Amino acid sequence: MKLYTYFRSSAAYRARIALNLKGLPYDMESIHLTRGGGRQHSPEYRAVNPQGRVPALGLDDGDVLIQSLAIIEYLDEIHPEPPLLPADPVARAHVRALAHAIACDIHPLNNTSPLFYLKNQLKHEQAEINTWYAHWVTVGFEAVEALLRPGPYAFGDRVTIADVCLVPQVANARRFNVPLDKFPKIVAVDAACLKLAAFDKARPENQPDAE
Ligand SMILES: N[C@@H](CCC(=O)N[C@@H](CS)C(=O)NCC(=O)O)C(=O)O
Repeated sequence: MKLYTYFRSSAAYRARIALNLKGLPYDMESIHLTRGGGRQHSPEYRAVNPQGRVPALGLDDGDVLIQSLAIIEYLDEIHPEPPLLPADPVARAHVRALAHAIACDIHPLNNTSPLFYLKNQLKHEQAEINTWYAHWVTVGFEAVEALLRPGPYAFGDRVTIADVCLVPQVANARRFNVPLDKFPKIVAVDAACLKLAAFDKARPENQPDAE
């Protein structure tokens, strides 16, 4: 398999964690999201992923999967151990809700292209953009903090897709200096996950394309 990735991409970080948790080998191709206007917009990469986003996962038969949560659930289906979703349907729905609260509600507001649009098209100052960023992370994390179950992980004693989404979002928040003091449970889950080799290996700073 080949993962189209970028070290700073939190969506690609999710896919890297899941591949590592499953113990699956994969090649990586770095798609630089900012240099030269962003390689994700090149015709070559649009042929891989017409959305022009990372991650994308090239399968051995030539098919390409996109959208980190679809990729992760695919991996969970073909390599069920260790499971990334609980067996119980209600618990599964709760875990998915936590993952979606991050991947669908927090992350899109703080993604590269909306931030560039605020700056380049709408002409906002960087300080205003940072305020926007911190606002949506903080509001989102208030809900996530309330939704977390007793740990050490987001939903108990097993790692799930909720953790796979939470850790990269925390890394993003730290990168933009969003205060996390109000979120002791989030910080504790992040610390517990990062003790695991699968998470540590997937960190942005541990990627071959890290700058
Ligand atoms: N919902 C998508 C989000 C993918 C996404 O937006 N990735 C970002 C990096 S974290 C990206 O490629 N951004 C490029 C851009 O906005 O131009 C997923 O979960 O895979």
